[in-house]
Amino acid sequence: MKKIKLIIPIVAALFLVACGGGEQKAKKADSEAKTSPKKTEKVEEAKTEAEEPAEKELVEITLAATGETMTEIAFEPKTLTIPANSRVKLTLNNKSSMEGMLHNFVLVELGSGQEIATAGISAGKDNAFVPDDDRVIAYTEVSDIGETVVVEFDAPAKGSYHYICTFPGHYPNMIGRLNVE
Ligand SMILES: [Cu+2]
Repeated sequence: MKKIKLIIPIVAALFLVACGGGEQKAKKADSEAKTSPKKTEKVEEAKTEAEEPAEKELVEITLAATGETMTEIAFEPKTLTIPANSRVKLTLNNKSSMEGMLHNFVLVELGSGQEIATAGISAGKDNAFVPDDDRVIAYTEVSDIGETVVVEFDAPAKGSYHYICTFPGHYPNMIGRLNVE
């Protein structure tokens, strides 16, 4: 009697495993079919990366945020150029001295500044005024007057990007262009 009791749960468990496994396999095959073109792309990308030197060139950039009034505020410089495939260490120096004049650096897809800045206000202080958006490439924390904040990121693909300050009201005065060449 004891044996029979034991066998039933085992059989049930085997049955569940068999069914569950089958279902999972089917799902996996389905998702593989859907993503297969992307997979091929990824493999090619990995190959190209392997051919490049492992150590990326580290490019150190210091960017200043200046101005004491909402019309004066600006980034200095307004254009940055970095080499492709580099690693960037960007230091943002908040040179404003007016209390409450906080700044950040948010690197975004070219032309998306207005939407990112607007969404940043909704994202709020707890999120450093940076929205959860695929067009955001890199960003610093918010810096208070006299403070510096640092961010490190891999240079995005060759092309042009915008960097903005998403502290409420600072866009569009605080905008610059980053070129990857
Ligand atoms: Cu700002």
